[in-house]
Amino acid sequence: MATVNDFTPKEQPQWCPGCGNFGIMLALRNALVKVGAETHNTVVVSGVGCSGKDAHYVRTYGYEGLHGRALPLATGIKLANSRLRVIAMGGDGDGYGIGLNHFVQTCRRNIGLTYIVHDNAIYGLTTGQTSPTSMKGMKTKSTPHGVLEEPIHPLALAITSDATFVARTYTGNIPHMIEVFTQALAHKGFALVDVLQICPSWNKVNTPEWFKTRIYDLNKEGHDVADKIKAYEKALEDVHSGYERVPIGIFYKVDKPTYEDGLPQRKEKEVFEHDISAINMEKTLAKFI
Ligand SMILES: Cc1ncc(C[n+]2csc(CCOP(=O)(O)OP(=O)(O)O)c2C)c(N)n1
Ligand SMILES: [Mg+2]
Repeated sequence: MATVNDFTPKEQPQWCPGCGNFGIMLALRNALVKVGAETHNTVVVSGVGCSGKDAHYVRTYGYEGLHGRALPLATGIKLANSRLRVIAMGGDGDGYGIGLNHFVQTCRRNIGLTYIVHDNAIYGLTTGQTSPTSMKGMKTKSTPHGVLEEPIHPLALAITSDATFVARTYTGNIPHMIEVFTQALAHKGFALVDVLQICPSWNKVNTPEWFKTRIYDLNKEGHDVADKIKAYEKALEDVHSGYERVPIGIFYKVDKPTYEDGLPQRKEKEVFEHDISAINMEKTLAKFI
């Protein structure tokens, strides 16, 4: 059985001191151990951003893709070989901005992936521009007079897009992160975990002090995770919309068949196991050129 050390590479992460990404990484490695994951059949796929470095900092197979493209890459890997445990990682800009279409499509397909979004409400890597979850009025490098638009509600969007596991956690609470990641990894189907992440360098509004008085665990207040409408209501109590109280925990969970289980191409065997030696690749490619 793999240990936390097995999932820890010798490279030291290159994030700013105090960055929430350190906690996410620690929690992910612990959660992987808790679900009995193994390094040789786990793949971490990331987009681009500070969060995009994750693929390098978990000792599994990894792929750092293009900005906003973690989910289609992860989907391709899962459909080719569904025996792999596939985890997609990315930032709020990556997943809810440039990659938003992929997010909605992946939710409704219910592909067996775990998607961990590092939601620091800012573009971190590019040094502090507004993101889709930045609070209205927030002054950033790209909005010196304040953000004009309403923020995205990622959990509400996931619920209306028929995601089968929707959760939120916070980098200031490592045990909670481990618990939520563990449940997400154990879910058969698409699992979204939005992580409220501290960015000490570029987000000076959503600080640990700011979160401290607002966060509460909705699973300790009798929330029914099977109640979709209630989950939607809770998902609108959004941190970035300025609510006084901000719920974290499992919002919604339902068991449904996955996309890959319905794929006729893999009824008998995994796609990667098919014998393609008889296929004339030149002829096939010529059809597309
Ligand atoms: C197609 C494309 N557009 C823009 C960029 C520049 N870029 C790199 S990271 C980034 C934003 C990252 O923000 P987020 O996804 O929130 O990640 P964070 O750095 O905050 O973890 C942008 C716009 C890029 N690499 N590729
Ligand atoms: Mg970000």
